Amino acid sequence: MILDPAASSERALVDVLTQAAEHGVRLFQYRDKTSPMREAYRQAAKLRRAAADAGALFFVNDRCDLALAVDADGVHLGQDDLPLSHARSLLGPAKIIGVSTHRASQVQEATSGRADYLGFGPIFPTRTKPHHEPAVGIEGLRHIRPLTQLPVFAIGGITIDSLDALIEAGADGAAVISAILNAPNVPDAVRAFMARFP
Ligand code: 3NM
Repeated sequence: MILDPAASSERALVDVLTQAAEHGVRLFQYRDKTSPMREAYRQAAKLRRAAADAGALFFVNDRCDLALAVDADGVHLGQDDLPLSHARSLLGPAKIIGVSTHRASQVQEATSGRADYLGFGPIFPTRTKPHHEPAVGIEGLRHIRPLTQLPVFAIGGITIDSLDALIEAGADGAAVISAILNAPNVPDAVRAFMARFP
């Protein structure tokens, strides 16, 4: 699950994290494209503690400095962030580094650069990420699946209704913002998602 204050309606991210972890989410990413760094640091530190208390992994999106500052479990890099090799030098061998990919060449590059996992998308058009890359569809996921042995998390417009097809096309997991953050009931939404993963 990706926690993004810009996508959240009224809910405090730390409360969402705690509820979602309690019902099965194992991995959280803090994604904040707009807050000043001091504010992002305070929020990330709070989320980091809550994730550790819940026994879940905690990653920071984009920023290696913030990931280090809060001793996150890892960082998630977009195609415009620090190159993977630089992020690895900064974070050391023990941290987990994920990379967002949108096409086959990026999947191959992140795999040969030794990312730990990949995001791939957007599978569907999504309003959560304005100006996103073209949607790749479930067929796009099926096409890149043989190119990497890394875990692949499908992302972009994912709802409970698309999960079975994504898993069948080879997704190891799903990265979700709005379908959980803005669900009428977070525990119900998380339980429905987790029920699809054995
Ligand atoms: N990255 P929702 S799509 C943050 O394709 C993000 O890399 C994407 O939000 C990518 O689950 C996306 O609300 C938005 O669609 C995901």
